Amino acid sequence: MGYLSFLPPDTKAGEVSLVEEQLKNIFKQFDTDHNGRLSKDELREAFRYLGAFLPGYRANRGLSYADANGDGEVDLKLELDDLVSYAFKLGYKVN
Ligand SMILES: [Ca+2]
Ligand SMILES: [Ca+2]
Repeated sequence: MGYLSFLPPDTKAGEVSLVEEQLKNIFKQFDTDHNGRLSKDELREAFRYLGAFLPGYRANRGLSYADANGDGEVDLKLELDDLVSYAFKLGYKVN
């Protein structure tokens, strides 16, 4: 079982990148103070929006997964791709 197992077996690569693109746009919208980084609070709201059962927990996990430079926030230029792949692996997608 790969990490794409939540998707129908006939999902095309193009649809995967569409989901990733949508997730990226969602996360960007939750940079509510527009400083180019997602704080833990902003991340929590994003995961809440995505329907996370425990958004605070997901924010912590997503942060530790994606925060490569260790400043406690997800940089939208440098670290967003890792955050998206974290969310994507968990099966979050935009309806
Ligand atoms: Ca921010
Ligand atoms: Ca960071």
